[in-house]
Amino acid sequence: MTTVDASPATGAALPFPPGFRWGTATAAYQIEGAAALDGRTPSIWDTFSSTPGKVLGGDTGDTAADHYYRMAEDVGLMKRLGVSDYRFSVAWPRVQPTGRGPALSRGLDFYRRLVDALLEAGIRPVATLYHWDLPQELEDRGGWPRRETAERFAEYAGLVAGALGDRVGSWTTLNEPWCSAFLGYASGVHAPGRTEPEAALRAAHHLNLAHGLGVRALRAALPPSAEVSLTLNLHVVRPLTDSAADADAARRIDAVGNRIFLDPVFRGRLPEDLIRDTAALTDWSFVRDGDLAAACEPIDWLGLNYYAPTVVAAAGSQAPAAEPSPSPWPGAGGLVRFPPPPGPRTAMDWPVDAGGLYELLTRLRDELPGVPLLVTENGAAYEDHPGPGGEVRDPERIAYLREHLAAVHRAIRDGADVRGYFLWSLLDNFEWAYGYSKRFGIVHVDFATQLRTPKDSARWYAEVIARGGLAP
Ligand code: IFM
Repeated sequence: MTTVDASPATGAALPFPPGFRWGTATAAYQIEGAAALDGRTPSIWDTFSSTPGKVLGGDTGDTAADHYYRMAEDVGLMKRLGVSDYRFSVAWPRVQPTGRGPALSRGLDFYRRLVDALLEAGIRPVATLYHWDLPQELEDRGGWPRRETAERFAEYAGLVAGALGDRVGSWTTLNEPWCSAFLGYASGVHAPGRTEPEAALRAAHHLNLAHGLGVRALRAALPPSAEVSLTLNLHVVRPLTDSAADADAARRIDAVGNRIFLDPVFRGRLPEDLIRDTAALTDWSFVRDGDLAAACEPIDWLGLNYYAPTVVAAAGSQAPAAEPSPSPWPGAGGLVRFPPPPGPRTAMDWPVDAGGLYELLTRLRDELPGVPLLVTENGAAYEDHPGPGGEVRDPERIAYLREHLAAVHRAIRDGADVRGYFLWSLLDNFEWAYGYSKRFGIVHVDFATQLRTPKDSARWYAEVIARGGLAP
């Protein structure tokens, strides 16, 4: 068990282990802008966001937080925060505009400059290869439900690693494949906006395959010291009551929300109950011999993105339904309800429940012994407004972060091998279907002027990092 007792050396009441990685996280489409520059072609999110009615307010990522031009300023902000790590994503359509063929040097140049600036600032780059911006051309050929997309991803992974592998030692294949598969192809609230449950299951499988093939391509291109990982948004599923029916609802959501990725990636198999639950939709014959072994390439750590737990009940019970329609849960839609839990909520209407993060980390401690964990995203959106002097007071975010970091600390104390924490997000940004209406940043962005203003939470996080833990 890791010792994380009070530390007189740092003055932290809840000190984190030495070498703990303190970071911030962002994603390309959410901050970069410059959507049509230097050879970048449209991704599925460019197409989706420019389709009327898909994104709140008709917002797009065309300019976003203008990070493509303000990268040096943003690295400077992180240097002042004192972060040890920065998790960013590479835009596939910037590097390989058609999703096939050679890399575009002009596109790679931006990431070369970014990585150089990070290293110069003493910040370790953590590169994610896919954070939802599939080149539109690959979607036009079938997207993630098509096997070829997984093969194309591995080729792209190899190209980026070949270009940046001398400077980037920490790599993640995919961010939150559950969202790519089920929000993109089942509920359709994310790009490409398709509502085809069977295609969503195919997409999930091909994302697992893409991950495994991507790991192989990365290992082939990178020095042995490089770390390769995957980031999942696993669902902390809580049955509403202890009835057998609600327990079965939780099992279904755990299967199609969590084990659909965990089992192939860490055990080389598909959950049997998932196959049963989805039998009316597919016979899974798109899974070819060798696919599950390919998905199960060993990785160096698992990244976890946590925001809130998911409360579920059997559809027959009395709980109020809050399920989006069409359902993002193939095999569970209509059978499971999602009653809103009581208690405080963020601007996303997500419950604030740090206990869920502790549950998640200790579940994985038990289920995946020997696999180091990193919290690759955690944070909250609130209604932030600059005060008269320009200052942005965000006490609710600070409270949220403090509670969640305390939960991470507790999980480490109880034996979870958590190596780092990446706050989502460095900057206010394009929050997908919500456009710019939701602010997750610890740095406020005025999207009219692109002025950056660190919020109180940024100063608070800098103190936590400097202290190596939470204050008394
Ligand atoms: O903004 C997103 C991010 O892109 C992926 N994880 C969840 C965040 C908040 O919704």
